[in-house]
Amino acid sequence: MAARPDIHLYTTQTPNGIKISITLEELGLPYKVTKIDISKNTQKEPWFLEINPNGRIPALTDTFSDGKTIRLFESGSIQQYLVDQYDKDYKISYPRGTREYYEMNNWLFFLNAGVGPMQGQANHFGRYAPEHIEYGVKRYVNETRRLYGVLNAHLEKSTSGYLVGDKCTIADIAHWGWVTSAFWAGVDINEFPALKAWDERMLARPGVEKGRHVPDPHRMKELQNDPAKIKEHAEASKQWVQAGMAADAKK
Ligand SMILES: N[C@@H](CCC(=O)N[C@@H](CS)C(=O)NCC(=O)O)C(=O)O
Repeated sequence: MAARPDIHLYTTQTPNGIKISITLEELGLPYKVTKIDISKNTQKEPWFLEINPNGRIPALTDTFSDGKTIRLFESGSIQQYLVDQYDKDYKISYPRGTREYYEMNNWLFFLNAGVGPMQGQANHFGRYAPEHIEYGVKRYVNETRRLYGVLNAHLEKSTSGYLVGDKCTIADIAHWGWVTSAFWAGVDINEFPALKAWDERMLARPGVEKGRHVPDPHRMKELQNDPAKIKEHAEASKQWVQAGMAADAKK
């Protein structure tokens, strides 16, 4: 029987990518990393589509308990797999069937169906669209702000400072990469003091600090104070986002 864990993470430096490296670091698991250059559409190559048919990062392979390779995609599904399989002491999760387990899932889905897609679209219309469409920008920035308000109100009532129960879980980890990049979407984190304090609390965790720099250094905090770099980064991203969309439309 093949040894496990035998984790191989396919990722790049984005809010969805670092969810997984942070989860792996928090669990103290060994893993190999392959950097996927999304600006060159590596995520659309046939070998990668064998792992994630949706052609997006992050993706992960492991040897499953039956000795065969398992392929995982969708960051929420990957996080759930990792804690189900390897978080036997419930360091960053709760036992299945407990109240906290279901509450953790509430926030995990809130991120994957709410904050991630809405903030992603705010980024798209605010930074990558070929033209300025005021309605699109407003719609997604306002919706992201609304969701941050929900998080902020929830955290104001939290006695641990984390989203669920007495510890940091995969639900907090899933949110962090997005919330810490709020400015990129046009949202001012200073409007949300409890969420801002949570962002700093998360950043102080060694697992977050290590995992956020996979596969390249995480530069969102520095970028925030550098208008020239913001422009350069947005321009470069706009090029590949537009090229990727044009290629997808032809399929
Ligand atoms: N719902 C997916 C979203 C994944 C996703 O959108 N990944 C982006 C980077 S954050 C990507 O691979 N983009 C490349 C592309 O759009 O071709 C998840 O949570 O894993």
